[in-house]
Amino acid sequence: MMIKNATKALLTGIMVCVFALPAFAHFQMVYTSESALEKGGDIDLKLVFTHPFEAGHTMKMEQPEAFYVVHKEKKTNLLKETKQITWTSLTNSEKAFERSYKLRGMGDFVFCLIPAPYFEAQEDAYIQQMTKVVVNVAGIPTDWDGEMGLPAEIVPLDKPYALWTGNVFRGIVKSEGNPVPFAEIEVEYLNHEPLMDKNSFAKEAHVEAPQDAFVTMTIKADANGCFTFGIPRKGWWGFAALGVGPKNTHEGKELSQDAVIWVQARDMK
Ligand SMILES: [Cu+2]
Repeated sequence: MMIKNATKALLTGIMVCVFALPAFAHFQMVYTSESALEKGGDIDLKLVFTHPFEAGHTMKMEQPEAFYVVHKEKKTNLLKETKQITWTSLTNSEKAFERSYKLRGMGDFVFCLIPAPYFEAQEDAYIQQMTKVVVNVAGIPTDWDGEMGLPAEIVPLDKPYALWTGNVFRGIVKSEGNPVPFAEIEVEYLNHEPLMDKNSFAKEAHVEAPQDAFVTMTIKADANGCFTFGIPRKGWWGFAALGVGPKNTHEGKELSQDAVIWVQARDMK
């Protein structure tokens, strides 16, 4: 990775931010168990910054910069009642957040999180993952394909809550509303069930990766910033477009503003 990036920098003659990538990718989660509901009511959301395939090291979250939901183009701030929790991964426990929210009416509810930049000492750089998850009530589409005004954002081309196993999920990677050609996107499967009442991951994994390239899969967007991913298994899948946001420094260090979206697939049965 380092060699590839260095070569690229030489070839283009442009100084790019070169990060030494950790073994497995960080993923900001905004997790709820069910994305396609028959009717409204209370749902629980957990905000956890972790490594979802391995349920490995969970990173400390600071007070988020913004957390809101968009429903029928109306934005509601969720920060005020967002509470701090401790989330336990398979290897550690760290600060995370939770919120319950009452879904009123039918349609899409797009939850958007702008976390505080996280300092990754191994990379001597900050990471900030703008994260979206869409919950739908009663199958009425309202907001799922809209732009939510995040500086770095994945805009879905397929409903993130209406995917069968084997469907593709497509999205456009955007930076301040503009497509990002050839963006690099990391894809991970949520391989350990989040235990909502225990604020931890289940020990059992759903699947085993034959090799590291299957833990964090890396794909690329095309010239128009669009990507396609075939979903091989039911459950939650996270997509993180790396370093696509407009800001690249924070407190004198490098900053990677990433765009994250989570989608949920279901088996046909
Ligand atoms: Cu990490």
